[in-house]
This record gives sequence, structure tokens and C-alpha cells, in this order.
Amino acid sequence: MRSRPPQAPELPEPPARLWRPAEPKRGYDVVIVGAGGHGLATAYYLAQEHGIRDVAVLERGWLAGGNMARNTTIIRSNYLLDESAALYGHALDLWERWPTELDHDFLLSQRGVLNLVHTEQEIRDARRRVFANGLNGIDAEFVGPEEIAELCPVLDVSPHKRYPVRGATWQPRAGIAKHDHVAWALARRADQLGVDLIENCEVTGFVMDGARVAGVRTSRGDIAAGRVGLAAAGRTSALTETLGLRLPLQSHPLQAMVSELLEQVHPCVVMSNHVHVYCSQAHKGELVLGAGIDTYNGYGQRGSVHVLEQQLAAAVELFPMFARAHVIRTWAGVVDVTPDASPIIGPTPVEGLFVNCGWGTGGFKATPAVGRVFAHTVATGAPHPLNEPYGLERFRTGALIDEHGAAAVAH
Ligand code: FAD
Ligand code: PYC
Repeated sequence: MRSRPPQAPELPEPPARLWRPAEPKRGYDVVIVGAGGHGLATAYYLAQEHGIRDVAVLERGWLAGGNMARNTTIIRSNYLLDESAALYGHALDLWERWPTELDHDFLLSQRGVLNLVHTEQEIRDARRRVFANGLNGIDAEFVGPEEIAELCPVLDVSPHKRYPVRGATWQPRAGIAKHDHVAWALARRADQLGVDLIENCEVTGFVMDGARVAGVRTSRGDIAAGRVGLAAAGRTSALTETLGLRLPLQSHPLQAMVSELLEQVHPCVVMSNHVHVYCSQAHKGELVLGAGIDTYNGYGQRGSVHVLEQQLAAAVELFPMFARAHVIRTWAGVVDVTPDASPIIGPTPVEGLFVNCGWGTGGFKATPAVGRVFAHTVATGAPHPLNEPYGLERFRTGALIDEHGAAAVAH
């Protein structure tokens, strides 16, 4: 008896691509450099709110493979100063609207953030920040050790610790989201609106028409552009320096790590600037831990082991039960920091060139607001009222927005 030829197994339909990778055209009205969260959100708002659809987002690697893929997704708006409260507050409002607006569930989980304090001075600073938050309509309160123990039972608030927990600021609306889903949601909507998303296309310099930017030089040839917006976190000054424009930025590695999957034990986000670690538990169950930047400058997406050791020691001090967890993966991104730990968003002295940079350790939470105000800036040539204070001129006038205290992760 002849055997039947083996049948090809029935394969499931491949998932529909969320966006369509594009080939570069010769020119665009607007070129955005960097397909991280900020670049994608900017392209989305250019198309959605300004009707500017002849837009390309150029990405040197793969879509959202930079800090967008590497961050620990903490979203909060409990900053000290009015300018920050306005910007991050707007971002939090938009985060709440985005799942419906973008028609994508990116698992926004408003589980609240505790920013712990361990000394008298930190208590004073935290109370000041909570009062300032209240004046700006931000939901924040100061809580003592008993309330902290209720909010986060796995945290050790006993008084005999080396650095006892003396209190915390608590922002209930803060939380986490799934960063890769956010990127896909933005890419899909931008693509649907006609934006070209171009991967493996590194921008190496600019095409000039006199004093005005007329395009970009890329690893795939020159691309003409009416306007260029840089959203190339960590690498912005390397680009502007090709034009002789020096920005007050320094690039550093910033690391994070995760444990294996565990039962859900950790109900909120906890950050301690003092012992220096922060921790949340991801939707799937990994403990997600991070701390401050590695102190040396560099563009390498890797950091030093001693930084990881210190944050693990701090984590075990705060959460003794985590001593039984295992580190599964560590990684780093490259962040660019400014002297006042606040971003730069605005026009540059070079006509047609706009920058969004200097987000340091905290730009994920700002993604929706950045997209909106940077799109406004690129579309109209002038800052939106929310990013007006964040221009380059503040480093000349001295009107700095010093958020080192509320940055919560050391710059
Ligand atoms: P990116 O995703 O880095 O996008 C920039 C893109 O530009 C990259 O894809 C890059 O490849 C591309 N690019 C660069 N140069 C070029 C070029 N020449 N040509 C073409 N493309 C180029 N923020 C928070 O608010 N909460 C957090 O919990 C948090 N945790 C963090 C943890 C870590 C470990 C790190 C590294 C960062 C964290 N951040 C956090 C900061 C946040 O990730 C960044 O501020 C934010 O992602 C920056 O904006 P972006 O998403 O556009 O950056
Ligand atoms: O800005 O809240 C923050 C943050 C948390 C982790 C990294 N940055």
C-alpha cells in the first residue's frame, strides 16, 4: 500500500502587521529622527492634530528598540515645579485617554507610586513637594510608615533598619504600562494616517540650504525635508554637533533588571532615592528594578556591575523577601541629561531644526505630552505654552527648571 505524502501542517494565519515598514521617499514635509515613543507620538500628533501627513520617522535600528524598549515604564506626575506639573500632568491626562483614542490596550495600571523618605530633610522636601502638587491639582499626599505598610505589605517599614522608612509621598494615579504595546499602538495609528516609518536608516548629518536645514544625510542616502525634529534620545548632541551646535547634554548608561516570574506580591510602585532603588512588579510577574545612571559618559547600551550590586542590596534592604528572587536579565539604555534634570523641547538657532532631548531618566511618562507639544512646535515653528519654559534659552537666561529632587532617579 502506498503511503500518502505527508500533509503540510495547517499553520495559523500570521498576525496582521500593526504597521507597514516603509522605504524612504526623496523628500518629506517633516522628518522626525528617532522612532522611540517620543518620535512616534510626535508623528501621530502631526498627522492627527495638524493634518501634516507627509512625515517620515527615521530610525537607525528597529522601531522603538532604544530607551522605549528598555525603560521600566513608571508613569507619575508628582514633580515639584509648576512647569513640570503642567507638562507631566497633561501627560497623565493623555495616558488615561490614549487606550480609547489609540484603540489599543497597553495595560495602563494606575497602581500608585510611593516615593520613600528616610531622613528629616527628606521628610521636609517630600511635604513641600506634596503641598506644591496640591496647588497644581496633582493627587499626592504624605503618608507615614503605618499607611505605607498597608499600601505595600511586602515593604519592611520596621524602625531598626539601617535607613528606616520614615514616610513617603503617595500618588494614587501613578502606575505602569506596557511600553512595547504603547509603541505598537502609536506606530499603527501613525501608519494609518499616512506617516512613513523607516527602520535601519541612520541619520548622520544634515543637508543645508544656506542657514536653513533642507534635509538629512542618512545611511540610505540624502532625504529632503522642510523641517526636521530630533527625537533621538541619548544621541541628540552627536547630531547637532555636526552643525557646530553644542547642547548642554551629557549621555550616560541607565540600567535596569528583572527577576523571574513570581506570583503577584508587590501591589504598587516603590521608589527610594536614598537607598537608591525602585521596584514594581510587571503584569506577567517579573520584579522590575532600577536605580540611577552610571556616572561615566558613554553611548554604550551597557553599564557597570557595581551599580547593579548596589541596587540589589538596596532592594533586599527594603524588601527582605526579595532575597529569594533571582535576577534573570539586566540591560541598559543611553539617556541624555541636562544641568537642571529637565528636558529641552523647542526650536534651535538653526532654521527648520527642532529638538526634543534631555529627558534623562524620566521621559517615558511624558510620551503623550511630548508628542503633542513637539508636534505643535514643529508644525507651527513656535513652542506650545506647555513647552515654552523648556527652550534652549533658559541656559542663557538662567530660568532653569531644577527638578533634581523630584526626578526620583539620580541624574
Ligand atoms: P528612544 O526610545 O531611545 O528613542 C530614540 C530613538 O532614536 C532610538 O530608537 C534610537 O535608535 C534613535 N536614534 C538615535 N540616533 C539616531 C540617528 N542618528 N538616526 C536615526 N535614529 C536615531 N522614563 C520614565 O518616565 N519612567 C521610567 O520608569 C523610566 N525607566 C527607564 C529605565 C531605563 C533603564 C532607561 C534606559 C530609561 C528609562 N526611562 C524612564 C527614560 C525613558 O525611557 C526615556 O526618557 C524615553 O524613552 C526617551 O524617549 P524615546 O522613547 O523617544 O527614546
Ligand atoms: O522618572 O519616575 C521616573 C523613573 C522611574 C524609573 C526611571 N525613571
